[in-house]
Amino acid sequence: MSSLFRKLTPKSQKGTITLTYFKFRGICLPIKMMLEWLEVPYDYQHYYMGEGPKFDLSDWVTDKQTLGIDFANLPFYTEGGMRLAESFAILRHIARSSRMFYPKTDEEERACDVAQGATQDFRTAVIDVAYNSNYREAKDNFVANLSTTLGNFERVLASRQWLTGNKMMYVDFVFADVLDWLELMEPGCLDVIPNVKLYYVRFEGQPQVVRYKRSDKYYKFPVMSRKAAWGGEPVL
Ligand SMILES: N[C@@H](CCC(=O)N[C@@H](CS)C(=O)NCC(=O)O)C(=O)O
Repeated sequence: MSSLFRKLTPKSQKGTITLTYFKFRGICLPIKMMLEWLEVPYDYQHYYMGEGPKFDLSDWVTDKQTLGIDFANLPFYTEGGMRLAESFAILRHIARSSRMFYPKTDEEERACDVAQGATQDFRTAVIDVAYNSNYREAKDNFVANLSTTLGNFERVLASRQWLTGNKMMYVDFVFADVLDWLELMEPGCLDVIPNVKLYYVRFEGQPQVVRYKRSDKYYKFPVMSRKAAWGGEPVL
């Protein structure tokens, strides 16, 4: 654990950090994974999404106006009096505070910026598939084109362990989790892109990842909200 986090979260102040989202993995799991990796104590809170066809979100919609968070969204993160929205901003804050998984040089920073943009595009594309009303066809097309869609990732991972080099960065937590969604959607689909597959296996094999995934805090499903065509079940 970094010295900053040690200072912020001694046992007596457990609960100083809260992470708020829903009761599904969504875009929040990489944040949980990083906190778990760093052994930073945090409280997890969630909003409730009602059943379809309404998918009522009124608790969140009401709170959103009054939380006093710039660009309020889910997930959001609090640390003492500090409140932060945006999943990448939260990850970057944790990475920066812990002095792990964060760029140290201009060159590393540029590499992270680029990898973050590419990862965001990829994450959005996979979410679009999961929410597509014609899910099966969308998923089959996506999987059929995977080696093209992930061509840039396959090329950079030919010569490095992680997205930006041989050091794991915050962006790896997101990319690896989206790969995990895909492996759940269509087991074995990463086999056509061996460098990406090796990367995924490498991430999943990290002792900190194994520890979290074996813990009772982790669940494989639901990956998406109950509104999704794929990954919304079982509803917790
Ligand atoms: N760019 C935002 C996207 C956040 C987002 O779309 N959150 C969804 C759940 S995955 C949500 O329901 N947000 C609540 C809202 O839009 O009010 C991030 O990366 O955090």
